[in-house]
Amino acid sequence: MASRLLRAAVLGPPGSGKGTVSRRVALGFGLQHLSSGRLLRDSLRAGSEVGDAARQYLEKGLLVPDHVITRLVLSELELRRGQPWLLDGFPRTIGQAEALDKVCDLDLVISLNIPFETLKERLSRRWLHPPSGRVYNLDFNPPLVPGVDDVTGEPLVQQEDDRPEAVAAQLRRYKDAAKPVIELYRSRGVLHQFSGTETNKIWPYVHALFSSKLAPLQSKEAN
Ligand code: G5P
Ligand code: MG
Repeated sequence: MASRLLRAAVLGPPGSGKGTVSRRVALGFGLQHLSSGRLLRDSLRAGSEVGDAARQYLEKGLLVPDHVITRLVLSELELRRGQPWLLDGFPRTIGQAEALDKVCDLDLVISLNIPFETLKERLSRRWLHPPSGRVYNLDFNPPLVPGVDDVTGEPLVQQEDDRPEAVAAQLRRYKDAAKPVIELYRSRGVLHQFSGTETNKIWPYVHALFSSKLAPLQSKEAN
């Protein structure tokens, strides 16, 4: 069971906990964690061609065009041939799902359903360390010292996208784009939806699901 080459994806709106859940799965089951947002931010910092193409969309909190993100994610997957991985935030449109289909099938797709009010509140309590992409939440994972990054001691900032009006617009865009993606994976029998207001309450169910496919590396309490 442990050697199974699992290909999984975590879908969900901005702030739904994709990153938090993906990190725990990666740590608990030894999967490579590939966050599309993280890959884009790394490309932006590196000043690569993809980073330049994505900049204007990232700055406005809009979805990056399919051909840009698809090229980036698929080239990372090519580097991880033969390894089990977990995609965080990709595919987010039906075009992306179709592009992924051409290189592999997903075995497991997690979709996180979090109430809008919870997302709004969560994101308004979120602070970011822009150079590293480290994210804090004042309730869930606060920085050790208020207002500064734990590792570098540099200042944290709040993003424009995390204002309530911006969150509402992002959520609408997410739902429109994600609906056909969710339907596709449901029709294939690989979709698992989790609803709730707290990641820590959803996590045991996600852990149990992955445990049914892979041997855990460590106990869930360790995460
Ligand atoms: P990202 O980087 O994929 P988003 O906006 O989709 O960004 P984000 O913000 O990374 O999603 P998340 O990963 O779903 O959120 O959630 P998270 O970071 O784990 O949790 C959110 C916050 O809540 C954190 O502060 C966390 O600590 C806290 N939290 C978690 N659980 C709980 C809880 O139970 N309680 C509380 N109180 N707090 C909690 O994408 C960025 C941009 O890249 C582009 C787009 O422009 C996008 O806007 N992009 C793409 N464009 C096109 N196609 C794609 N596939 C793209 N992927 C990215
Ligand atoms: Mg994330």
